[in-house]
Amino acid sequence: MRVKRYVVNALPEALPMIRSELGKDAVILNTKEVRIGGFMGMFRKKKMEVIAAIESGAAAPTAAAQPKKAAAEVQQVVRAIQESKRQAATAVLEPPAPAPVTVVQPPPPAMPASPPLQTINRINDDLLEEIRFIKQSLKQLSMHKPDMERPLAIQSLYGRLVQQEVEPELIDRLIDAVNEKLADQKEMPDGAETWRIARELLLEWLIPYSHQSISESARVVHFVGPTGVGKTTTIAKLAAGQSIKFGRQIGLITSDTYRIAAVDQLRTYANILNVPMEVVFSPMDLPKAFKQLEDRELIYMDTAGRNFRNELHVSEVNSLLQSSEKSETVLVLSLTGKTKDMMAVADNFVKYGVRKVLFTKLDETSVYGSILNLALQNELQPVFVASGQTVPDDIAPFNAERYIDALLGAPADE
Ligand SMILES: Nc1nc2c(ncn2[C@@H]2O[C@H](COP(=O)(O)OP(=O)(O)O)[C@@H](O)[C@H]2O)c(=O)[nH]1
Ligand SMILES: [Mg+2]
Repeated sequence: MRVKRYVVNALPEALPMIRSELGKDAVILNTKEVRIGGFMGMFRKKKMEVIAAIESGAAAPTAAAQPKKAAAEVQQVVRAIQESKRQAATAVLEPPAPAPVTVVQPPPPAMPASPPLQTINRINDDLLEEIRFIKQSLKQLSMHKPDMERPLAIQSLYGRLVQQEVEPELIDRLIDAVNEKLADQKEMPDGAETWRIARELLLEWLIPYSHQSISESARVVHFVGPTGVGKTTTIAKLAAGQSIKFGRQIGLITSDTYRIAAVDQLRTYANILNVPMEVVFSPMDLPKAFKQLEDRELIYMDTAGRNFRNELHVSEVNSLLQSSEKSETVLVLSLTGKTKDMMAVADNFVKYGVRKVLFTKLDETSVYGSILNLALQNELQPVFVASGQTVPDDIAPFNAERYIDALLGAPADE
């Protein structure tokens, strides 16, 4: 047996190659979507891998005789088309109205009334051969690859994940895993079953990243992240929750002195909640601030948003966060951001040991892939999800089940 692999954009593109290289008795053993090229896992192109084979010593001409009935039918159709073409050509040669005598008629196109019989036969043969090959390939595909019988639910799942901006690598991993599970089943699974399996798999994958919270033992919690993602608002929500609901003694520190309004914004919340607030202009001010807040059980520290794709800014913030206190840093990211930007920012913070992430503005998007991407690709644990501007209500602990339900949406109808 001779086996050959073709990488093409789509299956029809492979058929003529297979036919010319392996002959008309070639069979397609498998088709698979693959990704090739790219740079560091990005910009990879989606292609189709087609594995075709030919039995050694297969006699090329015998197979052509097989679909005789179909061939006869096709031949009939071809003849009918040619007959109608011939009639059309005759009509051109015989215009309905006589042309004015003064106008010199151009000679009619040099079209023979009927093409030579040899040419017709050759076209017919080629056409028949093509149709035979396509029919055979389709039949083999459905025999050799049972997946082809249930591509709809998988295709819909794939589409949903792409629309949710899940990273291509994760989509491939999930689709492969779902296909593997589906292969064990006797009955043809529908959309609901496919979705159920995908949900189960994703929840399993998320186990190390779910049920996480801000460390109970941390006395100081730093909130870092790009400008405008909602750090200050989030701190107000959490501080309100902790002091009102749990009666904890909260203190606030802000190092966001780049914008005057930023200090005022946190001060306003501090006044409403009746909690003390300190402003620090440099790491040197920190010991004094901590001294002022020494009676506080829990201190939330607000930082300025910077271009955190720039590592220098990350290390700058990091130096501010060095303290002898038991502390934890939470990266705040808005779900309205681009997943690639978020991952770049996250990468820089992960380098400095940041493990927790808090997502805001859930209410402003219906695309949720970033949470999965940041958990599975950047190994960040989501702790809270904020979903509005209302302090203190619009925030809740991350819930993996609810999240996966939102990500997958309703199962596709078959
Ligand atoms: N829709 C929505 N807006 C939010 C959310 N969190 C914060 N915001 C708004 O985003 C804007 C920037 O918030 P701010 O806390 O100042 O961001 P910071 O620069 O990271 O401190 C403000 O208008 C907030 O009200 C959220 O979860 N949903
Ligand atoms: Mg702020």
